[in-house]
Amino acid sequence: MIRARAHEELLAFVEATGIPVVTTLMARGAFPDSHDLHLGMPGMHGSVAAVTALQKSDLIVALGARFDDRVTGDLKSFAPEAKIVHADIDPAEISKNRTADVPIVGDCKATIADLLEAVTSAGVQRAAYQAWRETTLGWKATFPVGYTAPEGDALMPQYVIERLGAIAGPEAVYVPGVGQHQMWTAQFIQYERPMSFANSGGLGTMGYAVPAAMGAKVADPDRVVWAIDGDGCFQMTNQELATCVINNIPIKVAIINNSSLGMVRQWQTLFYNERYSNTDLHTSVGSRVPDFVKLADAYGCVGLRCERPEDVDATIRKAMEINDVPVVIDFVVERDAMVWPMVAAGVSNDLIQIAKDTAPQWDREEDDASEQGLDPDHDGIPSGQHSSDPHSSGQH
Ligand SMILES: Cc1ncc(C[n+]2csc(CCOP(=O)(O)OP(=O)(O)O)c2C)c(N)n1
Ligand SMILES: [Mg+2]
Repeated sequence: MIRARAHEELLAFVEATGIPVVTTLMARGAFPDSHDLHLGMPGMHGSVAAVTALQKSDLIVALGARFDDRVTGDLKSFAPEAKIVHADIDPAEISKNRTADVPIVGDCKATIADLLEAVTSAGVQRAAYQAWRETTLGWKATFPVGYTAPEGDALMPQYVIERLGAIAGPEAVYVPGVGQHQMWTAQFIQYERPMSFANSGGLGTMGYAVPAAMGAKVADPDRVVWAIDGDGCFQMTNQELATCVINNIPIKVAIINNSSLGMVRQWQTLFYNERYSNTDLHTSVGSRVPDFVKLADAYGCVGLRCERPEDVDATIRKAMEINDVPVVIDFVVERDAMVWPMVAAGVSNDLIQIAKDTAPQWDREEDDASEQGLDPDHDGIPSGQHSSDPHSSGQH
């Protein structure tokens, strides 16, 4: 979608049909997050609305998406009722994972224009999808992606990323590495335009952020470019700061420093009885090896550190004012924060959880829905209880 520069065609198609939209990790920004019909990101860490809309739909129009296992969860239980229209420029993608009912090989820009013409001449009306819109937008309103801070003054990584997005705005470019910070960067920054999010996606390349941010800055020097990196990922390619300094490429780096290989630690917490084998990086808890502020300084960058919620805005604004050299901020954050919602690896998307052992409470939403005369049809989705873990709630 983004490579095809097909965002205008997509917007026209969605406005004509009124069909709700989800944007995969690689498509963040292809459709504006602020649009009413945008349900969020699907997949393992997708929004309840996006995951459930795919699960319950009777028609999926997949444009340049590839039904990756991180999106489908357990493939045989993915979107069981859906007919699939699958358009991709690479014929090898069609019916690779999920069989396409209507295969289309072609460029997305031209394909969507043709689809729009086809639905217009077939007389498809927005009214046809009214009930579905109400159902899916009800899920979006009931289950926003959020987080709960523990008691006290812990600095939450989600808060840091949310503030970065709010202060740097939709015209900036955001480039995460791989891990929890990557998922929060996908979830908590509002993307309004294509090419504002660059990511290694399915390649899962730790070390991507600094060099990719450098490339984005060279390609578009007038934009603010933020690498949002993990303390683990940053240690794979931070030497490229030398290239940035020598060649006058003033990127900004926000290290979301949880002193851990956080995504692996999250799995150790949830699935391996808190057996934290080799995930403690000692980059903030107990010691600073290395000290990222000193490391930034050694490269000739400006190094800043932020450890308290009340300093976040001022630190980001200070970094925004420095445009002659790269800036590195060491955000020392709560290490037990987790990425929610989550569909555990290999299980059905029907089993999405919004916090540890906590399924969405469909009952509440069903009451709302029945008042509106809708039947959201949630058979088979278990309802759970509220989490007692203050670090891991998936909702405000
Ligand atoms: C080169 C490489 N090695 C290992 C992995 C597996 N992996 C995925 S996320 C992750 C942890 C990343 O830690 P960090 O950069 O601190 O990010 P966090 O999850 O803490 O935000 C690891 C080891 C990978 N994706 N790429
Ligand atoms: Mg980390």
